[in-house]
Amino acid sequence: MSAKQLSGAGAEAQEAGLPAPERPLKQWYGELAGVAATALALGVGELVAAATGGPSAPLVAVGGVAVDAAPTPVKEFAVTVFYTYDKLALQAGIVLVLAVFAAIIGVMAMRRLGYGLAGVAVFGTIGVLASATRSSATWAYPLPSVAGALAAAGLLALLRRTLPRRAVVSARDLSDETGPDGGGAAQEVPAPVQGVRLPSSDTGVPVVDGVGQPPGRRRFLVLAYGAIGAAAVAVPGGRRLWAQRVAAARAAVVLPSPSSPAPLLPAKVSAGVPGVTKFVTANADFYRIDTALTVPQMEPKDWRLRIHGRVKRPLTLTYEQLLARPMVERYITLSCVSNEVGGELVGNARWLGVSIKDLLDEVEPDDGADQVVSRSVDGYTAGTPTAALRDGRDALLAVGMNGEPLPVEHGFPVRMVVPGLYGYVSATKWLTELELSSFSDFSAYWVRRDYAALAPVKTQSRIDTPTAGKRLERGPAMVAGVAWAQHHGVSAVEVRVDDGPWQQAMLAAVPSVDTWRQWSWPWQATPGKHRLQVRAIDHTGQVQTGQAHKPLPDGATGWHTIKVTVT
Ligand SMILES: Nc1nc2c(c(=O)[nH]1)N[C@H]1C(S)=C(S)[C@@H](COP(=O)(O)O)O[C@H]1N2
Ligand SMILES: [Mo]
Repeated sequence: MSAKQLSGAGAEAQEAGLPAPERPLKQWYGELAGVAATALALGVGELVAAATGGPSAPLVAVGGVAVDAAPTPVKEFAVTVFYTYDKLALQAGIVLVLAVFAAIIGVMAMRRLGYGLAGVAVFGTIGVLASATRSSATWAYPLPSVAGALAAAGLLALLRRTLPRRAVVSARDLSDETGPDGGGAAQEVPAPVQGVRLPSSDTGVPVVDGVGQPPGRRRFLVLAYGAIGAAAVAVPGGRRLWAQRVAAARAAVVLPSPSSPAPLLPAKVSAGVPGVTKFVTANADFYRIDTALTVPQMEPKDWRLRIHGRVKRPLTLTYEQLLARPMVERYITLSCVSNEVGGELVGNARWLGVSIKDLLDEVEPDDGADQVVSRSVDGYTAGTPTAALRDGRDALLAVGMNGEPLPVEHGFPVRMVVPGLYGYVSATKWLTELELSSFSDFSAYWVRRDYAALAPVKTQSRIDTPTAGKRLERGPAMVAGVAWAQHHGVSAVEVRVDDGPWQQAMLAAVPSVDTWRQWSWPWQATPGKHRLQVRAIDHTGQVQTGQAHKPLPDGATGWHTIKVTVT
């Protein structure tokens, strides 16, 4: 590019003593303003949420709405494929989308403050609505969104005020500033103007470096980056503060001893084969599946359970009142409908809780109320057949898991656990509400997303050892794993090699029909590549089906099959 091209029409205009065409403010000022204002809103929102009550922070509330609005395949992918890391991925995605909208709002605000403020108001309203529709919403819930929106509006107005309405700054404007006589000659402008002349990429009008920047630039940048920096501290800081409060409250919980303790574990619950999943899954190893972007953090003192809907005597319980009721302790295996054949979304724990059947008997459900809709503090819903909760199985409002208060990720302070039903229709965490309803009146969260309304756990079995693809030495080897036929119990497990006959495995002991069962089978491994398969038979005589099916809509089926090489 030649020097001639570098100076352009503006320079000629300048030379001719004409005003250079006004160049609008560079767009990135607006983008930065919008991002800074939004960051500030999130930071303020997070701090106000930490001070007034956990799950109402705008990012979480709006994020929750976004998650709820996402199409099933996207969510399925996110929730099940990266089930542990999806939260981070989703939050990053939301922040990215938010940044784009924030930039648009900022650009609008720099053109006309009213437009920008309208954009902020839309965001604020989404935040208020999102938090107010959380099932545990109190008067305090909209506060973080309102405070965040006010802060954003204030910052936008301030940022806009630091900049002139049009940042550039024609040669004529500049020369006008040089003296009251308004001589207008380019040579009279102050020194910085006589810097290098650069073409402006968007308009082709030359910009005078240095003075070509809007005069309030420094203050603008300090404010904008300052707000972003403050938000970068406030968002995690606010969350940590609140989480620490909840962790302290959890540590202070003293679980009552059960009036109906769990059966003593028979010594032989273990098949005694190395490599088999432990009978009791440690809390830290228990799979986690939920739609929550950030783990809902509820203090027991704020917790309430409303039992209402189609009942004769609605009931509200505090945590203290719940703990005062008779406690039942049971080993119950929980599994996720998204568990693939051979998958790991299944675990077994010793739960402590209150009988749901007893509570339902007290509220007296109406005859047609065939569905109990459970709601979590973050708006998740599950629908459980009323009959399943009242048929005498150990359906629990659990407060304890393996001798500890529920871990926060597993539903602290209170969750449901129902033997024999997949988690998505029964195991609501961070529970706040039980509403007696009917299947014809209400479809719960995953049912609206194409999963089945009724979802008993399908009989499954898994080979834990040897692992798939393993190389073994010829001779005796132990094939072993776990099998579950929830609420019916496993009566037999069979193994076959290649297409040989099904052979009886040995079964370990179990405390009840509601847990998985370890099995083992001694194999005389012969050289070559082999295929191992397993299937379980339940106490009703039903043989686990070999028909392969994916998890949607009501649980995967098929025989777990692995290949090994024997040398
Ligand atoms: N509040 C809430 N509870 C929930 C879910 C959820 O998304 N939100 N997911 C359910 C599903 S699909 C399963 S499989 C179990 C998993 O419980 P866990 O994370 O303790 O293993 O929780 C259930 N309870
Ligand atoms: Mo699940």
